[in-house]
Amino acid sequence: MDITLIKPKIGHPKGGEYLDEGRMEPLMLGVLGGLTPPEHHLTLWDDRFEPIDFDRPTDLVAITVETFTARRSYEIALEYRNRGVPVVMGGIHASLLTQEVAQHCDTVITGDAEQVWSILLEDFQSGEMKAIYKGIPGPAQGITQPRRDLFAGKGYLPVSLIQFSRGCPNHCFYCATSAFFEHTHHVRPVDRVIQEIGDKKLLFFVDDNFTSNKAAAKELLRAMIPLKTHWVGQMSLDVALDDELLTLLQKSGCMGFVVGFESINSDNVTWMKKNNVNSGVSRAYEEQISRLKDFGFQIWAAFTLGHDFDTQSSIEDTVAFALKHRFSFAAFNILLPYPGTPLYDKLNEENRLLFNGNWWLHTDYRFNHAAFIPKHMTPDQLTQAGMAGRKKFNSFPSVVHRALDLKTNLRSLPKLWIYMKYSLLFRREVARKENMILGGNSFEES
Ligand code: B12
Ligand code: SF4
Repeated sequence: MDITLIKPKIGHPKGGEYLDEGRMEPLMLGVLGGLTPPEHHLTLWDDRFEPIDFDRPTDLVAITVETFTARRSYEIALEYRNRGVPVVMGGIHASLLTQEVAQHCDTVITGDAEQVWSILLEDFQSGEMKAIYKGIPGPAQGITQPRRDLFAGKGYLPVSLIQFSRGCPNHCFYCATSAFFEHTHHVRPVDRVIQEIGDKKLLFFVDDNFTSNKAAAKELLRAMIPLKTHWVGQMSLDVALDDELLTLLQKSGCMGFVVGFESINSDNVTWMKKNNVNSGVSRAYEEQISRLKDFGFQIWAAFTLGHDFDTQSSIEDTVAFALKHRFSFAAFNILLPYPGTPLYDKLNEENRLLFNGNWWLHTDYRFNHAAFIPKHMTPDQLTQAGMAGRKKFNSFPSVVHRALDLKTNLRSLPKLWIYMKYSLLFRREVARKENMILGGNSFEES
């Protein structure tokens, strides 16, 4: 049987195409490939940079759907279904908004694919494919090794995506992952992860929160030390409170990680139910940041803008804070109400959702624009404040200012090289994504 796997793009600039230069391997499709019995033939189309050949004969199409790619996913599904090819959808949006997704495909898989993908394939071959398969969010990957050969020759960034754990026990109320995994957290056996790392030299652990289970993380880090690999990941700020963990991270080759600061205002942090992990906010995070820098970690600081205690000037303060700390990278994303999250439900109850409550399908919605009415500014003011922040942080004077951080970016030549390469890439990519229209441009409104 011939199976086509698809990673859809988010959208496109008005009247043009956006080809993602900073694209990373779609690990979920590699995992799906690894779960597929070897007698089947697989083809991967990454819509973010290559045209899909809809006319190539195939028996079954599998699309991974995130909320911001839902519109494009439905367009792709329609093309195939018009040609009589059945379509399966899975991924976070398929789990959080199953009824909507089900209207655009033949079968939806909710939760993880591990327990249900091979059953679906057997049912399909015997002509008995069901409308819904429910996978539970469980141990990441088990024994499956991703089919990384599917990524070969596609021009992905030279970093291998890998996962040690999935989910997160915390309750940050805007977080789609937390809703997807129902606040559970699962780790893979250490030997499986070490086997998968093999001789890879640069890794990105995609775990939502790599250090959620600190004892398990330490076990993996000890086992990674002899591999002499370099890696980046994502962790919550409470990692800074554990010196043994910081030492092991450094020894295992960790160069830096994404930290979800989200806000520098303690009222916001409490409002979003993140005060357990971001407990340092009341002292402006100073001690934790300084501790992370002592170890040389290059921090990618993630902020979300538009929380209930945010104002236009507090957003300017947030950008100033990121510049003051010379973070290697930073994201200033507008707070987005993802369906299935407590934030979405709250804003819905308060009648504060824009775009009929489904921004991800709305033709007027633009990427990284406000999709709700903030408390202390207009939606447009929030959108503009986000854009101004991204522009300032990614400006050339800022790139130079941040390069001069002796504890991180100037600590060694490899760190400086990583910093320069990726800050220039992100600078370009962030600017190109501004105002992007969701979906493909053949569907653009005139
Ligand atoms: C790694 C990652 C990234 C990487 C990109 C990686 C890549 N390949 O391009 C980076 C850092 C660049 C990134 C960027 C963004 N990301 Co991101 N990212 C993730 C993260 C942390 C892990 C995804 C992953 O690889 N997981 C490992 C795989 C194996 O697991 P999985 O995707 O869940 O797949 C399993 C199941 O879902 C299912 N499944 C998935 N697809 C399919 C398809 C079929 C057919 C089937 C049967 C099953 C199936 O089976 C798989 C195996 O069990 C997730 C959080 C998360 N846990 O999902 C956020 C996440 C997906 N990202 C998110 C967001 C918002 C973004 C951005 C829009 C942020 C921004 N504002 O710029 C950008 C947009 C990226 C883009 N497309 O341009 C949100 C999406 C929310 C939503 N409701 O859609 C998430 C959930 C984070 C969050 N906490 O909210 N991201
Ligand atoms: S700590 Fe991160 S992954 Fe965990 S619930 Fe909060 S935002 Fe989501």
